Amino acid sequence: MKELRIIGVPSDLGQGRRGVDMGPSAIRYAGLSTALEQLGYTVKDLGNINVPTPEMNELNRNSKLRYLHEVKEVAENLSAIIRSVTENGHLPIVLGGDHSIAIGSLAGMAQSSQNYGVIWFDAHGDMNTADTTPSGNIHGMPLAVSLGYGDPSLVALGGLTQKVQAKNVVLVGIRSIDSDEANLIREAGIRCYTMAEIDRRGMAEVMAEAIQIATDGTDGIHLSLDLDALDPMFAPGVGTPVNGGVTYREGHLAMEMLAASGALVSVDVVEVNPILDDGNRTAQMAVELVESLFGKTVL
Ligand code: 5AB
Ligand code: MN
Ligand code: MN
Ligand code: MN
Repeated sequence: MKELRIIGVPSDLGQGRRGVDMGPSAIRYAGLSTALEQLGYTVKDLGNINVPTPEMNELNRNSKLRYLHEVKEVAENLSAIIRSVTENGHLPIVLGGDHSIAIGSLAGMAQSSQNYGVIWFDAHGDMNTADTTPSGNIHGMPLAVSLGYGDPSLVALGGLTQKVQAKNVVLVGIRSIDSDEANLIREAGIRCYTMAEIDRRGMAEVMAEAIQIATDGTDGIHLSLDLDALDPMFAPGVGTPVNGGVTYREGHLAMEMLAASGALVSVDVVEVNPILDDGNRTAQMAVELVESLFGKTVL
């Protein structure tokens, strides 16, 4: 069993509401390391990477791509850490921070010459570009960037212009897509499992197919877990909640199936915002989901 490495990325540069920079602390406070150790893993927490705060007023608030320069720098730093973690044979668990940090996770995985698929667990598609974004927030763009669409400096990050092949990417839990974003999802040819399809077919069937797509011809799966995939009833502490999400058990089932696949190679846990939370429930939910992801079972 691989050793685990935790990396905190306290960034809120990729989105509009403050507080998601406290996500790594909230998730640690909810007992992530101990929970994984109890499952028998050797876990090392590498601490947080350095992230500028929006109050540093020299920062770039370019309205099309807010904090572009800083988001890029954070992603570059993260990618280097991911690369060294995976090259040492360990499995990275990245704690966000807003979802823009996944640009760095996927770049790092691609640099370590890992041929991987991606399961993007989210209410949103995160497939906007500067041309389609309604907000200018880069957390709505990381999947597009990783597939080679969008701002050239973000796309070029880490050398390769495409970090993952669209045929190995799936979206799960989707219920909020902007209209031009939908066109890019179709054009890219990404399989998108909406909540409507999960309702109709059930999470088990959907995840079996998702795992199949993400592992087809690859060496493993990167899970990008945006807590807003869950229904706000179970994960209220997120910046962009959307009703009608994944239930508590559907979330666990998805993680349990990923654990059983044995294919997980890296994971992001993002968008936990303790300021908007009810107690620390959302971080606790995140820790519970990660436990299932790493093999916690009843018997
Ligand atoms: B998240 C929206 N599509 O681009 C946009 O939480 C929301 O990482 C993006 O999934 C949500 O601003 C990004 C309206
Ligand atoms: Mn997201
Ligand atoms: Mn989201
Ligand atoms: Mn969000």
